[in-house]
Amino acid sequence: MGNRGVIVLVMPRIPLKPRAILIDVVPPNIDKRTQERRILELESLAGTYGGVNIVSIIQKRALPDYKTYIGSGKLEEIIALGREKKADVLIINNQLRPGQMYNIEEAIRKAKLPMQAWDRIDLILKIFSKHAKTAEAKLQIKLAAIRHMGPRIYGIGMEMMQQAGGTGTRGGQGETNTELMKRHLFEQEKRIKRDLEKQATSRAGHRARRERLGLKTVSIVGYTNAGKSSLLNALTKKGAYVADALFATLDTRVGKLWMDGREVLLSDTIGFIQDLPPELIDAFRSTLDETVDADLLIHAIDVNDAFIHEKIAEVEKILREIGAHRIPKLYVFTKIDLADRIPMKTLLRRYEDFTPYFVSSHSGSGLEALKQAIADRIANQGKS
Ligand SMILES: Nc1nc2c(ncn2[C@@H]2O[C@H](COP(=O)(O)OP(=O)(O)OP(=O)(O)O)[C@@H](O)[C@H]2O)c(=O)[nH]1
Ligand SMILES: [Mg+2]
Repeated sequence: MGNRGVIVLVMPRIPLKPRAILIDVVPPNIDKRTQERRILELESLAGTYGGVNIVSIIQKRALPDYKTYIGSGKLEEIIALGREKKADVLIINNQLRPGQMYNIEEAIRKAKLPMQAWDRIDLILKIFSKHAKTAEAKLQIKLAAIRHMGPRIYGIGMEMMQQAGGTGTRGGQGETNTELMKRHLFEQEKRIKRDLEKQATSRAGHRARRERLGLKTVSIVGYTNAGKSSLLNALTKKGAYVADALFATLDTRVGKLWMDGREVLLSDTIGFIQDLPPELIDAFRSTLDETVDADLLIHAIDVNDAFIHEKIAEVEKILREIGAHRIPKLYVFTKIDLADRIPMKTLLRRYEDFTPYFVSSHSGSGLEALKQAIADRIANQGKS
């Protein structure tokens, strides 16, 4: 069907390194630390996408504006700013309703500004689709994108209907277009789901085989950029992709670890993030299956992170949401080679339930002790 071109038609092209205006709409009573953390994270998300951040705006609002979320005055301001600074994209760090996105895009279009508007989910989806490598990850992203973008595309269909009506072409044509588009997206969604089911079946087969062989699995989880892939590589000599970026890893990588003469499978996972939109967790639930089924979790934490406790809490929250909170867990503080001073005592005390380890994947320090701890944990599980 030829209507796939519609999206391209209405969206200005986005350069490889788009100049971005960032805006975070927060409640007026927000504390300074959270406010700072949110905008920093938005900036690094945009940076991961490849964006050049030209302005970051924090807007305090008790309630989002019904029509445009950010409010019409702010939108006008941003349009003027976008023109002045030659911005390619406006990124809003919140989750907007399709109608709100549509109204913002309309205002930009009417101002004849070649600027796109993305909400937080758009941005995360764009990062995901830039980085996806396996067929499964690509399908997952496509599915999430259809679900997220779909309603906005219907909106564009409505717009076409009005235009078609206005120029005196066949009446009702636009409505048919909208219906066609809806059906097209629905069919596409069905096809993707079918393909994904096939992949899930083959993964379930692998899992069943591992169980038959009595293989134990350990899954590395943690906030994005915590050093999970580096830890997998350092422990297993496997070449997982490492980058100083958010969401460098989207696909589960599995490496083998030999301990006490037995083989243990270690898997890497997608990084967690605050306010990870629920539909994205849903989309990636299958890649997190390994985590949900693991015999042991390693929660990797960057010891140098200024927001260390918040991020630990965020990861724990997501583990609960995916049903992985009852799995035994070790806390592994990473990147100790970068630390001037490690608050070892505080961390040991605060997280004593999770027997903290301190390692550097770069220098190798602490890795042997961690391997031993993993081996001990797994051996003990076998006995119970
Ligand atoms: N100095 C130092 N840097 C590290 C260490 N471990 C990881 N890094 C760096 O931290 C950054 C993130 O590392 P990754 O291993 O990609 O982190 P990740 O948790 O897999 O990140 P995502 O997949 O994006 O969620 C990279 O620039 C790594 O080189 C370490 O022990 N020491
Ligand atoms: Mg990674």
